[in-house]
Amino acid sequence: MRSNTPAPMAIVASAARHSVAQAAVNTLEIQALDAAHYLHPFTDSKALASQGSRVMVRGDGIYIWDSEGKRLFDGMSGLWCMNVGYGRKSISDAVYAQMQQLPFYNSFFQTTNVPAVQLAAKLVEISPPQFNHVFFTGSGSEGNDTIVRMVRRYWDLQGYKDRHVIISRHNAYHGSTMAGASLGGMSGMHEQGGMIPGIVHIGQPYYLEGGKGKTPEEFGIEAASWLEQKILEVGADKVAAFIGEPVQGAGGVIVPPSTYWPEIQRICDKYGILLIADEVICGFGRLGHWFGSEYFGIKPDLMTFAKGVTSGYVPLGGVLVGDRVADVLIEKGGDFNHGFTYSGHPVACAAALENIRIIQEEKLVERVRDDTGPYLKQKFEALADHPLVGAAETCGFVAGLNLVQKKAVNVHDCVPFDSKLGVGMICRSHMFSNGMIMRAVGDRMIIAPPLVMTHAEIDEMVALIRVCLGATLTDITQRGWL
Ligand code: PXG
Repeated sequence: MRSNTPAPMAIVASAARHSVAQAAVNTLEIQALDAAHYLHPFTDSKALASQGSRVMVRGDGIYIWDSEGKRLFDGMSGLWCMNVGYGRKSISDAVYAQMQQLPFYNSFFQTTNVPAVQLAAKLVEISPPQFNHVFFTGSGSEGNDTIVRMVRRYWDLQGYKDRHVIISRHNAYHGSTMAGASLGGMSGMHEQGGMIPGIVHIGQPYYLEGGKGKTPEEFGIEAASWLEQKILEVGADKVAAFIGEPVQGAGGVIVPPSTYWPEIQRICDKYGILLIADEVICGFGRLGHWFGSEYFGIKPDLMTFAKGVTSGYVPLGGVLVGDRVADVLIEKGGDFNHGFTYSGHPVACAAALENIRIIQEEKLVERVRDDTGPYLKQKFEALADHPLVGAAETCGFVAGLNLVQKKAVNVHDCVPFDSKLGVGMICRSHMFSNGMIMRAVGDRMIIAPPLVMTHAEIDEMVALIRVCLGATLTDITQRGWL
């Protein structure tokens, strides 16, 4: 099904083979144009051109279809965003109506628009009480860029001109703009284009990686203590803020021990450092609360959001600004010289309003917290009995499992595969072939399914994952890797 970049003759020939239902999309033609002109994000374009992209054409509920008519179970919600599922007509209707009414106007010159105002008020209503203001952007990356400028301005305005350092974590993901990539802890990104000054990193709270010989609770406290060490190393009077994803998403669904975030909060409070929660993935119900910070019981000063705010139907991001920061910016700040053409875009805000209305009406946050989240936990964590699975865990509607060469009772005694073998990617391709989208981060397989899943769909998904794990086991046994 995934073919080499076709010659023009092959394109003509393939058109004849397509069924009526797929006549609108000529896979080989689209693949050829894709290879010729479209540079994809985080992609080796040369390799992709020789392999051919998979062309996605339709979505409905938890499923998507490619141009060859193959149905895939979308275990990744698009890219951590399709919280209410595909095919919501009421969102397209809201977008269409807004486009006809007022497709765009800016928010720069003493002007505003109705959906942006209504959405700001709605976000304040659903977020923790310290949040009363919102700054809109077009994406999560722009949200984090905004935060860097905002927290530095916050300290400047109070006379602390040196207080500019932001502490983040290795293996964090905070976006792809210069500030986003610098805040992130991905060395492969830092190597391409460098970093902005004033950002430093500490270790991640990954129990399987660093917790050998300790309980998760002990390790959580230890991992948080790295923040205090870094503050003392940099100098407390130079540290502006700490940023973290409540659960690291792109890094591989790293769920910190329960002791970690409260201890981080205590340390930030002790040194007066701003706490930033990047809620781009964890927000809008993903962990069974409106925001992941609430799940972990912390009180951030700023929260980045994107993705689930519109369920990805239209791009939108932003920053929820807590009173501590907003009061200073508003009372002392004068002009904040920052903003985007599409800040508060009326169409995006209309999509977000309808998306949030659906989340509320269908009680998706409560369902994940009280019903489907616990059900997913029970079913997904049972995969740990599979011969390839060293550990399996969920947190709300994110989940990860580790593929290992040799299992052990204690997770830290499992023997991993040689990373060069690429077992995770092999498993991922068995998932795709069997109609399941599950990501591989190294040999950790992860999902973040749409929040609308029913018990029956969870059963279907976990059964499918088990089939694919079986196919992976057969494959690597045949390769002689076990
Ligand atoms: N913060 C977090 C926590 C994210 O997950 C961003 C910021 C940036 O958002 P934008 O809208 O600028 O992309 C993200 C985005 C992956 C993957 O491989 C994850 C993201 C983006 C691309 C790939 O899991 N998350």
